[in-house]
Amino acid sequence: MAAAVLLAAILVACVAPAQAHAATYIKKTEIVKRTVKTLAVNKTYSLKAKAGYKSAYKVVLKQPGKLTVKVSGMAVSSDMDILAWVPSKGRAYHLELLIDSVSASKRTYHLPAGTYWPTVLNRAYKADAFKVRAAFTDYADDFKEPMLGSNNSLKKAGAASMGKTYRSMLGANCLVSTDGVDCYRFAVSRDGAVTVKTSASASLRDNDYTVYDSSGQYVTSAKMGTAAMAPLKKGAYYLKFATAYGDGGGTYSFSIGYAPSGTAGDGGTSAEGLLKAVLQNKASFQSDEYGRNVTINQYLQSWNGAPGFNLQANNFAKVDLDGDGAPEAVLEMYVGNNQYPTSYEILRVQNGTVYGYYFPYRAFKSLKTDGSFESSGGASNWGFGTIDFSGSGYSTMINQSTYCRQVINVDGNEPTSYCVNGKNATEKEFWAAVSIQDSKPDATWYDFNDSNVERLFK
Ligand SMILES: [Ca+2]
Ligand SMILES: [Ca+2]
Repeated sequence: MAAAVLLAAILVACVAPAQAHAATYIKKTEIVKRTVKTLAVNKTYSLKAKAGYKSAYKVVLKQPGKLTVKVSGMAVSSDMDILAWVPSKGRAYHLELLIDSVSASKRTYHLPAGTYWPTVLNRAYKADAFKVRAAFTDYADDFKEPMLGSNNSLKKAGAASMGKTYRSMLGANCLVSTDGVDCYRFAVSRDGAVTVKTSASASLRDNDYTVYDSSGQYVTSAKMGTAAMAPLKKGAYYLKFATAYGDGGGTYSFSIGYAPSGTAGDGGTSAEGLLKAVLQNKASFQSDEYGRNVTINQYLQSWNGAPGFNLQANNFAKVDLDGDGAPEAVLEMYVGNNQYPTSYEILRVQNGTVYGYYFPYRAFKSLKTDGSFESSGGASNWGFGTIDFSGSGYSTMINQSTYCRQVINVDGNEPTSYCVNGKNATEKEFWAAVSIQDSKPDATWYDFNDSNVERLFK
């Protein structure tokens, strides 16, 4: 008997407050019984909570918006939970975002219009005085949703028209997932590049949005707050914005539109516009290192998956690397005050999407205006050539046509072979080709800043 009581006590002690409320709800009669007072928003109250879990305060939100509940003076170890009334279920559920008197004195939730009960779990064993304020900002959401949402799955996607800007809100993503996901469907009436432009409150910018085709297959994705572009065939598509579990939500806007004609291809000034947007950190690009869309700033902040690496893009060049008439952008990267660049990031537009390719310094030296460059694997193992974007990974993308190769034989000899423009050559012919290469004009490198990018990319 004593052992059973002890075990029960240990179990209770091991359950964190957030989990203790998981999957719990209160019937209407019970929550009404506990309700001490109705609180107006944007007003501070001095209240006294009964011992235990008995004091609930009703807050009614007439609009969707941002609710910040702030408490002070609560006894240590007490906490406040918010209950949300779900009319369709006839119950009030615990939102799994707690304010506890030790680690957080306030919480911000984005919530649909509805009835909420900030409820105190007073662990002081006696009535306890505290202050509470429910600050609220409403939001003109074009897709107002009830509790539990109305567009939280592709199946229930809301209809969005091309060329219109919509304001919307992602609600707190918690136990009762009020509105953690928003899905929209849109129709593309002709083949071509389609842009998605988004803006988002800071609280949402770690989250992605994703475009799916009509069968739910992934098309592209990007961070909320950035733009994306994808070549789409005529048909129906979905756009999905989603937060991570535990996220308090936020507000955002989006528009879907056809890119100006010409952007779908790989040439012309509009491809430059796409590169410009990426270079100015206004749009993301598909990075070969990350295997997903990142912005330049995200790329620099956690280069190669190493946060805090402090990679800097000091210079950039605009050069047609593959001779197809459309320019590529090349960023020169440094770490700290190192004398030599660490690497290069090549940005290229294909079918309306900007792709980024990583090249280490030794693989991409002495870039010329015609797009040729030097790459080396050692002192006697180097040459020059151009880029062929049909390969993958920098080593297969380098089309090295003029080079020397030193091979160490078993007998210790070190013969060197030479090749010029893809054909075997003598040492003399090789050095003649090197001197021609050296005499070509160097690509111009510019300081990497917004005004230089603005000036050079139309
Ligand atoms: Ca929403
Ligand atoms: Ca939703």
